[in-house]
This record gives sequence, C-alpha cells and structure tokens, in this order.
Amino acid sequence: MTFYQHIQTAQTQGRRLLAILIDPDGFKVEYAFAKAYLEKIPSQTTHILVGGSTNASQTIEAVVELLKQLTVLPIILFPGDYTQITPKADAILFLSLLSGRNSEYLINQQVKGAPYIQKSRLEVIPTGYILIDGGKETAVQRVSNTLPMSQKNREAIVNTALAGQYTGKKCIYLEAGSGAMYPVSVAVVKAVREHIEIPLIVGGGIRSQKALEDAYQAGATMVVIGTAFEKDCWT
Ligand code: 1GP
Repeated sequence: MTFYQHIQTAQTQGRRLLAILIDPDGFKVEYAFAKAYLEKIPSQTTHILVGGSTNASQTIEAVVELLKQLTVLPIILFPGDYTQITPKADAILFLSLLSGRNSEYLINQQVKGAPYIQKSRLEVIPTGYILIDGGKETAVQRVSNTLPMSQKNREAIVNTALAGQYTGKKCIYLEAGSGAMYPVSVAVVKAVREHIEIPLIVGGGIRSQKALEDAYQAGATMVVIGTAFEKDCWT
C-alpha cells in the first residue's frame, strides 16, 4: 500500500491521522534531543512531517536521517522550498499554494523541484495548499508574499479546494499557519469536507486536545501539529 492509499483508506474508514511537524529550525540534530522529542509526542501519532520556511536540504537531510534511526513512522517532506527536497524521506507533500496568486509557489518551485524528485524514490502526494487567516501574519504569508483567505469567506475557500481537486490534487491542506493565534474553524473545515471527496489535512494553531478533537469532528482526515510540541505548550 502506498502512503497515499493509507491516507485515503483512513478517510473512507473514518480513522484519524495525526502528523507531528518537525521544523528543523526548532530542532537539534542530536540523538538525545531527537529521542526526547519523539518521546513527548502523542502515542496516536501516525506520521512525521519535516519542513519549514527557512532551511536548506543538508539540515533537512540530517534531521530525516536521525529520525529514521529513532522511529518507524513514515517521514513525509513538507517543504517550504524546493531546496528542502531530500531522497532520504518516504514521501513528499508536493504543495501548490492555491490560495495565493504568486506563480513562484503555485508552479515555479514545483518546476525547480521536479528533477530532484525524479531522481529520488519519494512518493509524491500532490497537495492543494490553502492558507487561511489564523489571526496573525505567519511565515508562510511572509515567505510566499500572499494573503491568507478570510475564514468568513467560506464559499471562496470551498471553491479553491474544489478547484484543487478538479486539477488533480490528491489532498487538500487547510493551513492557518504555524503558530497561528487560532486554527481553521470548525465551520470552514466542515464546509470544505462536505464539498470535496479527497482527504483533508488541517493544521496551524492547534495546541489543545479540544482543538484537535474539533478538527476531526469537523472532518479532517489528518491533523498537523508543530508548535505545541516544539514549544511544549500542548494542553
Ligand atoms: C504548520 O500546520 C502546521 O504548517 C502546524 O502549525 O505549528 O501552529 O502547529 P502549528
């Protein structure tokens, strides 16, 4: 079974997937540090995502290699830039920033990354990435130079997700941005879930068991949590 088929099966069977995002910026490439980090994440974790807005491939590669020694969980790249592509991971969320109109993150980064992917054995999971307002300016907004979509404009968010599905994306990722003040609302997640057929990933600003439960109840197939475990503020 491919990693994508596993995500798809989880969606159809109503199983909850939990991905912990490791941003190499807040991570030390040291055995003891990585071991302690993995020990504090929830036991129901199903995937590790690795990526960030500002790192280069050497750092990412070292982090992935270290994590591979310590966990059997699938390691999926979540690159903020094509230079973060490393063949050492298992799969890659190949993101297109559909909420913005900056061609660099809609297609140009993907063109630059394509030859590296072809040389690797990474499983590619084409993902429509939609940046939603989470109450503060986040790194994605800054780096991509695009504005997030307002949570009030549910119709536009749904149409963007649908356009992603119809252009062949295999997943939709609703992103409030790392360290967002508040996550993507239940109403937005529900609205998107009701209209698309592909798996739905939700992340950004989820720091509590309650917020995690809300995201699943609303229809998230996979929830992504980064900051809460990086900064030890999970409640
Ligand atoms: C960011 O969705 C992820 O890309 C996780 O966000 O760091 O706020 O958990 P947090």
